[in-house]
Amino acid sequence: MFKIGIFGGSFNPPHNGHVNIAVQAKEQLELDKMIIMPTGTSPHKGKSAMGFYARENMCYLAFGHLPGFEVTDIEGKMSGNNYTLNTLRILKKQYPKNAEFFLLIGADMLYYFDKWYEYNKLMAECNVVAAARAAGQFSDMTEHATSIGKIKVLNLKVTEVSSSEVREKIAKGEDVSHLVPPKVLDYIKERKYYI
Ligand code: DND
Repeated sequence: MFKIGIFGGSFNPPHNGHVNIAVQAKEQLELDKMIIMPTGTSPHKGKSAMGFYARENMCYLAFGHLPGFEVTDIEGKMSGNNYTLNTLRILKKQYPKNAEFFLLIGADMLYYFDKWYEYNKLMAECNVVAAARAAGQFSDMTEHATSIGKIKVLNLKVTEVSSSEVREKIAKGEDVSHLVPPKVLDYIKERKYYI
């Protein structure tokens, strides 16, 4: 059976935390493909100050070279809020009926998951899998996941970094080369983003 991961985000910018959980999840779940899905208009953040095209390009630079990874512009082309359930349903039509889908989310999204649009349907129509963002979150996340429903918490190596931390450090002129893939950092520097 074809197993497909979906990893959505603002990716403003994509960082090593995103890359590390996506790579580990693909391996642990034995996915044939991992789809990286930058948001057009995020349901919880609205339109990003950084345009879709720049975030999509940074996703290519962060993930494009990884085997089995693909970046989709599907949400960049959609109008209105990009509810994940709606996008999942469109993506599913592009694959064989028996393909199995896995939606990857981080801890903050797990704790917010019951506010997502039709989250019960989302859990019914794909496998939702969650990854910790900080050390020591695993058992509380597992408890929370059980209270929501059918969500599996993956036991992955944690990388403590966030996009806002990266943006703030760049604005302060601090080094972020340990937090962001080198090609993404070059792209950011060339365009003087986040300063
Ligand atoms: P963010 O803008 O929070 O992502 O968006 C997450 C995704 O959830 C997007 O695809 C949204 O469209 C979708 N969403 C959100 C709310 C409601 C609905 C859908 C709905 O349908 O109603 P970021 O760029 O900030 O991060 C991307 C992902 O990576 C997130 O899941 C985040 O938790 C995770 N993450 C990490 N995971 C592990 N270690 C780290 C991480 N940093 C971010 N260091």
